[in-house]
Amino acid sequence: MRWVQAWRAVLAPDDVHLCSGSDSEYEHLCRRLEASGTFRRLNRELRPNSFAALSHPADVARVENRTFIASRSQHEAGPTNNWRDPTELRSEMLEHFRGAMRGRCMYVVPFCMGPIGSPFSQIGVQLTDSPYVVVNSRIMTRIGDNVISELEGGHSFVPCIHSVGAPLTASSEDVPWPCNPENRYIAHFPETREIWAFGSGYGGNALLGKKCLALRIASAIARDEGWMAEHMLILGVTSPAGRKHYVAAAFPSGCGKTNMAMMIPTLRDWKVETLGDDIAWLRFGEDGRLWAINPENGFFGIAPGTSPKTNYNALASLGGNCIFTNVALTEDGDVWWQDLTDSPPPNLTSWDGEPWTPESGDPPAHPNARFTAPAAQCPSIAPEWEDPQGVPLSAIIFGGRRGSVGPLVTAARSWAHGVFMGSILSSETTAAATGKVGQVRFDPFAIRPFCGYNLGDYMGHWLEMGERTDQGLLPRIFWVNWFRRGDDGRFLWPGFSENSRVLRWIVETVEGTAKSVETPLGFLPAPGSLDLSGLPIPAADLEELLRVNTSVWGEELKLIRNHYESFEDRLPKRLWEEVDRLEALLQG
Ligand code: TSX
Ligand code: MN
Repeated sequence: MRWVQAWRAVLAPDDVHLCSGSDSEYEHLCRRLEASGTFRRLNRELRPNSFAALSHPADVARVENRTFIASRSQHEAGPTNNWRDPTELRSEMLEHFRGAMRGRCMYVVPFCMGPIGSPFSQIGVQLTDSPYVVVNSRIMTRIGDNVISELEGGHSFVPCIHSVGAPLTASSEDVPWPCNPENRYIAHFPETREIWAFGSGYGGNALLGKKCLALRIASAIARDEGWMAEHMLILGVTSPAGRKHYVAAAFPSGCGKTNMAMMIPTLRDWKVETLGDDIAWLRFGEDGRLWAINPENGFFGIAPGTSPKTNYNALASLGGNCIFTNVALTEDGDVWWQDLTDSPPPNLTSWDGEPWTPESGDPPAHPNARFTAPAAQCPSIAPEWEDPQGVPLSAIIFGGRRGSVGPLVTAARSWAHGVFMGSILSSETTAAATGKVGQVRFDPFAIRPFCGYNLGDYMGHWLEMGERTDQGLLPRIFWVNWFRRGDDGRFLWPGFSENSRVLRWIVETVEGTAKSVETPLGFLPAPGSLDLSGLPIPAADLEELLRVNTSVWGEELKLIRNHYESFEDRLPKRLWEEVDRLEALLQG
């Protein structure tokens, strides 16, 4: 490809390798990563074909302040994105890219987001000097000769340029985790559908098919083509009568999307199956219903907190063929992280490579430590998860983490009311590292860090999508909150597997059999309509979970108006009407 040759001239790698996605190529790269000290092979009996990587301490997470949307005008990027002028950013980054791969191999990675052959899939080609990125992408996306043949047939692709920004000279020795933390850029050019990333080898900064392509660039393509790219899990729920419904759910990062996607219901004879844990692409089918595909091929999940109690199916997906990043290592060559077991095993090696003891202070696994696992290994994976047509949605759920605001579950009155619910999604901060704990951050549709254009326009796109079909064919929209606390600070709802009770009410609402009461916020479960059999929940807790607290909502309305004002004239008028309506209803 001429495009590859042009970049080769800029990046100046010593070698170029076109990736086939084969097993032997994967094994070869893993051995190379072992030799360079990036990978440690885990115990072959305990965790076959699996590896652990420890990153540079300054390259451990997505860098939002170095993530750019380079559209012609700043208004196109909107108030929630870091905007850069595309021409300026290109010339600035080109200076960094020039010679950036010297002493390294440039891998050419053709990948497909979505099932191979699906009319809804998108192809990307990533140039990268990180073999760690290649092997992770091999799990997270579909790499293969069939993608190359599609490209040879003239299929369009999203060009993704990535360098860790650490060229090798004849005298310099390589390090286990090359990166360039002083010069990081995660740049998106939504108008020309390009991604340029420099300086980081970690997660969403480097696996460009995921947040960069499947959300930021895809959201811009979706707006132009009339579909939706969403930060949502997809699950299937089957009732005892055997009726199967598909549900997509948007939660901000760190609210337990992966746990919900893989949950094992406590309600007897109800079944939950997994189709995706992070990203959903939604389109209307010929039948007028909204259909969803998961563009990913694996899970890139947060390890700490994942335990047999919180997510049995995730752990069962990690039996082999996995990559772990920034976890702790056990003395017998296995992995460990906070909460995996009740207490840490002896003689751990911490993610910084040092021996760890309970007196060390910091926990042994980095709080953002990750597992990379093939989706096909998940015991709850739905057999139809790779159906090229996707699955038709019955419901869309929005959820945030709010201690005092928002009932356990609410059904929207209409699509537009549901869009309002999505637009006011918010979460309270939990990690002390990211500002004050308990601070409210609005995260509309849970997509704030991942939208490639103006979020106000994005909300307008949601409203418009609802006009494209019969109202009766649209998925019903719900709003949930697993994180309500009592005055004593305790969680009022047990969450996790018990959320199946809420899923049941949602399914029964879709089917028209659930009893509900109308409130200013929408429809809440009528007394007795939530299946609480076998759940010893105090009546007072339940009442609080399903109460509309008018005084906290007075305060919340102020925050909502403030949040809306930040989008100026791009905030759809229809949504302002919903705020006025809510205020009037609350004053009732
Ligand atoms: O993922 C979560 N879900 C969804 C599960 C299907 N989490 C973890 C969030 C951080 C990733 C939750 N945390 C959930 C939840 O429903 N609920 C809570 C809050 C909570 C935490 C602990 C308990 C109860 C609620 N109970 C005990 O610790 C015994
Ligand atoms: Mn995510």
